[in-house]
Amino acid sequence: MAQTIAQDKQWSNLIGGSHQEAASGLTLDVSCPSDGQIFCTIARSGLDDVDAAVKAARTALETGPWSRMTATERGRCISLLGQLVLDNHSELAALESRDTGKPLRQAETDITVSARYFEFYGGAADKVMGESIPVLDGYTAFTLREPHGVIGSIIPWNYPAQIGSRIIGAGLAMGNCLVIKPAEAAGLSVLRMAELALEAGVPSGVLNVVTGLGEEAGAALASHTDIDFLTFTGSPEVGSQVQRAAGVNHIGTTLELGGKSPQLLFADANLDDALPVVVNAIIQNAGQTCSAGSRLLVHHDIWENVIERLSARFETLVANRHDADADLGPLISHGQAERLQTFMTLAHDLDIPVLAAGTIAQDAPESGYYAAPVLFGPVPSGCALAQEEIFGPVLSMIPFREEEEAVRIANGTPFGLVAGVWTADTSRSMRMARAIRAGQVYINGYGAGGGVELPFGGFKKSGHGREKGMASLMELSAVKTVIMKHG
Ligand code: TXE
Repeated sequence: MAQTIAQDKQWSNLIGGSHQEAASGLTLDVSCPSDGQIFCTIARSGLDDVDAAVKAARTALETGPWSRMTATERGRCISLLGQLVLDNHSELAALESRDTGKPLRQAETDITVSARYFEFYGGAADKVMGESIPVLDGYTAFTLREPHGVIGSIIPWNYPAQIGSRIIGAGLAMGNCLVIKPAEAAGLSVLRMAELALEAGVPSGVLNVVTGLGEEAGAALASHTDIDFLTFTGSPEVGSQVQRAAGVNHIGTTLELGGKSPQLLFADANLDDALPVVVNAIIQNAGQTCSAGSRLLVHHDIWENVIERLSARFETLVANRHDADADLGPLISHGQAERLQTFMTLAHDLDIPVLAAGTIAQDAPESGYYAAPVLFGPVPSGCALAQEEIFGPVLSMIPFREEEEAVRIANGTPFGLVAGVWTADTSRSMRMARAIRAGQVYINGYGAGGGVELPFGGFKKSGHGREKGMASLMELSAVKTVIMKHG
């Protein structure tokens, strides 16, 4: 029976189609970031639980019916899951909002995007094709796309519904069986979507969700000898650890490790279009977004004008509870709030000017993890504020004069996830798109409304592999070549 949506209850793992407590009986408290109050518990899984989930996935893979279903039939299940997500939209959004602390409006968008992933991958399942390859006379050769098998997936707390559904959608479309480990801080929507997948006809054991701490359940999954592939989204430090663990077993990985994404404002940019997008790109989810536009490179000629206009907007921004009508919600945890504070202290120590700041609503509970948005500038491009992922509503303005200088600054961090270029000059925008080392480059825009269809992933320390779009189907499958000699 389904666990009723949301609210104060004990959530358990979903393994082999049934709800299971951790073998140890242990649980973890889950609190709402708006007030720090515990509202439910999840299973604190360990090695045994992860092992049971991997076994369930392996059994489902080997015994069917999933592996015997046609791609069209699999696609129908995934599309139906999308419909069920829409049918339960308001409850899922309320759950996501309470679990992550993001404003309800943003959570509603996230759930809409989740449903869109299932719609996209449901439709794509039977449109993945191989190729025929000219080879020696008397031979015919062609390729097939096969599932990896059992995929382990470790996902973070910032967008559990979106990240969960894109991996579930693409992984299932290619015929894999999955074991997902959501983040301990927020992952209830993933559990709920796994229940909906059963309703949609995804057979038991094909999609398993095991909750728990990263160093326990996460590490057990990454080092499990019977998974065939691992996807990870999270910090670069843990990304290295899980890649090493998977490497011991010669298992392939995709890693999405965040960014320090630049937006470049040239002197001919349309500021009326650009500035609202620039602000949204740093306050969305309180800046806890891998693709947050956290560096704003501004041409010298418009520097003062941009400061004036952005400052006016920053000063109106208000952080408040997830269920209030706020510009941004709280950070996810006390730990993330402390992390943000170290960057604020650093900025203070380096005398980096605060150009403007928003506020925290007076009635926001003191026990929540709120951060007011801050606009800094000019920020030296080499300092930690401009180099490291802060994961908070902090925008660093950096001036430039020449195009080459802008490219040098844009590329001058260890990351390369997303970039935005704002200019009226088409030739320049194309030069920038080619010169910037990032997995996605937006021209006169940023974020593109979810971008379910668009390949997404990093250069450099932002990771490797691509999610979203058809590219994800390639990552989550393997090429098999068939060669027949027929004379
Ligand atoms: O990440 P972790 P944290 C970045 C962001 C943030 C920082 C720290 O800069 O401030 O990372 O966040 C699981 N073996 N991003 O500490 O720890 C964990 O349970 C296996 C960017 O929350 O990397 C969770 O499910 N798994 C990012 C997931 O890894 C382990 C989103 C991510 O947690 C593990 C999140 C271990 N030893 C943070 N330790 C993005 N790219 O969007 C933890 N985990």
